Amino acid sequence: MYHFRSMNRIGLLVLFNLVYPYIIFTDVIATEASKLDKRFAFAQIRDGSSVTAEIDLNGDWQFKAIDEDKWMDGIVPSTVWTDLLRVGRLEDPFYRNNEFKVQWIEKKEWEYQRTFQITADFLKHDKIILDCRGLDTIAEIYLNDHLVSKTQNMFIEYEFDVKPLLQVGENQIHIIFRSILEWNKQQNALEQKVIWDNEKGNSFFARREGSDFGWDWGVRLLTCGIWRPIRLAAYHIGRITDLAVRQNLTNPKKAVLDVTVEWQQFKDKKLNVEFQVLLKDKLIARMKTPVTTDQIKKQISIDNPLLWWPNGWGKQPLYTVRTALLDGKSVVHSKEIKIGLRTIEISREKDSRGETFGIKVNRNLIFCKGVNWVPADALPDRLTEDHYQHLLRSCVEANMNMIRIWGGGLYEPDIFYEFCNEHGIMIWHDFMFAVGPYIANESYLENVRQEITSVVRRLRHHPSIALWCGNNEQESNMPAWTKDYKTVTWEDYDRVFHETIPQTAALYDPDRPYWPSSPHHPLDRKKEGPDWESASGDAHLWDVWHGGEPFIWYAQHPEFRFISEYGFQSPPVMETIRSFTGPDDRVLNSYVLDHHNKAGKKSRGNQDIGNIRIANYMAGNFAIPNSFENWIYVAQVMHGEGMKVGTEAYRRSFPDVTGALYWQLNDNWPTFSGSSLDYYGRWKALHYMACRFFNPVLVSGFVEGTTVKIWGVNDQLLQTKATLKWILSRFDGTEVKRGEQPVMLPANSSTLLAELDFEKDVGEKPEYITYRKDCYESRRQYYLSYSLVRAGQELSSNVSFFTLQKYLALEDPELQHDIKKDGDQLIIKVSAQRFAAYVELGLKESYVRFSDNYFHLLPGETKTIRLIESEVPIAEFEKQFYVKSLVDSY
Ligand code: BMA
Repeated sequence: MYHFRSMNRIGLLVLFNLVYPYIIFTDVIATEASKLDKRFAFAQIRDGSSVTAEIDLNGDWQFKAIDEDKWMDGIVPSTVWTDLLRVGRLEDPFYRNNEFKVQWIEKKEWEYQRTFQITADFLKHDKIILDCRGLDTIAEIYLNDHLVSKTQNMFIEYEFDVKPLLQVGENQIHIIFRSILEWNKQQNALEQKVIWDNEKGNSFFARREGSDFGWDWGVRLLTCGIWRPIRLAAYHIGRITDLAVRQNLTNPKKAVLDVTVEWQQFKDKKLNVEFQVLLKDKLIARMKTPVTTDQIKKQISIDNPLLWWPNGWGKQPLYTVRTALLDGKSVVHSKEIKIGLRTIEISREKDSRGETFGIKVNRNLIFCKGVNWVPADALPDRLTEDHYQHLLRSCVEANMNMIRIWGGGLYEPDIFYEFCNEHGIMIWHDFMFAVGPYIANESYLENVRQEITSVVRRLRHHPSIALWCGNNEQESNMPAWTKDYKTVTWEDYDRVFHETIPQTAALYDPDRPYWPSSPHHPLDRKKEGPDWESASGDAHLWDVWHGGEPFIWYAQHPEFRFISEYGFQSPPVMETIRSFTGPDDRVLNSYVLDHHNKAGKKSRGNQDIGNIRIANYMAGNFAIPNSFENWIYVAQVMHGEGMKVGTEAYRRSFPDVTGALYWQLNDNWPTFSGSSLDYYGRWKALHYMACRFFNPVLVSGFVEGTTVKIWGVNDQLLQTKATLKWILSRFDGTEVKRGEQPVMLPANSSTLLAELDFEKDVGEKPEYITYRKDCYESRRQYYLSYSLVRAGQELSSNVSFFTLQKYLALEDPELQHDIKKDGDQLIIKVSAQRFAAYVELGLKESYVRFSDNYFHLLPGETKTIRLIESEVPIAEFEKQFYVKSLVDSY
């Protein structure tokens, strides 16, 4: 297992290639080492602003615990955890149950220091800013022993004017990080209204990542440190401090941009501002104007504007808006941003049940399909660009068009938003509030105002951000909190989430919709009416999993408007399990495996902890697997199947249901959770299934007794003509009957295409039926396969069973496979004599990704699968390769 021993930069490169094995790294070590930290996503500054000169303070620092004497080598940006791992003071907190052994760190206070040289030339600049992009969290900054400032917010990008504190020659910067646990206690003690305890030691006051305190899928690593870049930025004569662009797209032939530039002047000079708009590198518009006031507004129009569309609806053209402060011909300072022209609005229309909730893009109601995102590493400073791109690209490949950045995590690095801009992934962006109840105390509100200002000014130009959302689940907890604690009031809640945050956001981003909470039920937020949850707004549906309801519950409850959370759990990929366990740990509900499942409290004999809940559901749906590896396989298949049942039910219900975002995409450590991509970004069965149940054209059936209703869902903005084909078959390979009919799928719609009654074919013998209605003697022999085909090309296919998977009379499908090289591709042809359920292709001892997996194979069908990623050389691949299906698991 990985042990972080005293690593120099190269050592670190090897480290992250251990962490993120996909990157073929042999030839990159030499060249990349110098650009190492630039690849760390949070270590980048990509705000489009120039500087006249800078002193990069990233890199080598000294750090130590306040109560220790010996300084150690740190590499900033970092967290104290990554530095302690690097110097070998820590075992890997993810391995087995090491999490417990590293909790001492959060109880200490830490300090960082370094020296740096300043030249006389540098000191001549008019303005010198200490630019701190991220200080986690309660920090005191000293420059040459002068206190520059005390900060208490991990998310704010701080700027301090420090020229007067600098000197030619050696200078020293020293930053102390106080204990957030002590700070929380002090704040709570100061605020009379706080009459509750937070067992995690967290508090609403703490403006930092909430999930670090531990979550029902997350490890507890309470970080602190200089987690984002730090530098001295120098400016001369003047500086553009803000660039904002508002769009008016009412006239589809001519887009009008209202561009506002704010700037500071450090020298009395006649200056101009030049505005340019470019599409790719082509200049679209240009104008220059003298600067008179500190805010310059200009209108720029774009003829025949190209609109930005979500994934699946069109392209994502990005325009560059470039501004430069000019002193005669020379550029004093410049700032540019990329924008996309589109309208996004929240649509709410009254109806008989209350009011609808939906997202309209460029005036079209869209079905939002995607996931909830959590921080991708409990130590975010280790996250690389590559890893972000891998996780986000996996969303595009799964036909998603929306990601919800969940309110207990982080505002993500610029690369995240840029990727979503470039690939049409809309972002439901929570502000980072998930740890209530909240009290509207003035100093707290001021901290929040500064945070929202900093975050919104940094992110508002990204076309992918569809809406701002006030918090995660704070409104839905209020009815209970106001009952339990008399000091908790809706007044306070509203001052934070219906006044301070939306008003501050609107100051800097007036055109982007704001939704106060997820979930938010505008018609009945106090949950007084019977339909409080479905009458209006978005919903978090946890009746399945937390509520113990069977998967069919989703299909029986299509009354909700927009499902922003629904989920289940499964283990990570086997290779990932091997990374944090010893061989003896790889047995169901072992101490280590249970440790890596944070759902439910592990009090003595508690039957409701995550792994037991998975086992319960498995016993309810699938035959008990015959090996540990098969338990992992079936658990993942069950997770995928559960989300399939829910998602397809919601897509069939479009436009009554306008969104389905499953919980969760990713993990912040190797764990059992609702993720479809595990901590290493390895695809679980759910992610393969998501590619199919989020397919733009979907054929989806719902079984009631012996009747199958088949819908055609078409997310595209173009109607689609196709042929619906269906075959009723027995698992012993015999075909019972088939049918086909031409169908029309109107644009952006869900249509009931057929209602097939197979009572005569699969119905139970009347003499078998008892009051229990659980006789499946006949139905367990049959399945219905169906597809939508156009011009010989299959648009979507699906299979419906008439009973639970555990009762299916599956037979040995006699799977065959043939591995061939095709150019630099490796192709695997898989076929079966009889029906094969949830076919898994894999390698015995390592991870591999294919173009498809966990699919059903029909008798005589051959699927051609491409190898996408492998962590082993080809020779080893063929040796380890296997293909199996559900019948092999028991
Ligand atoms: C919802 C989310 C998360 C949680 C998830 C799974 O509450 O908002 O807080 O992790 O359910 O339980």
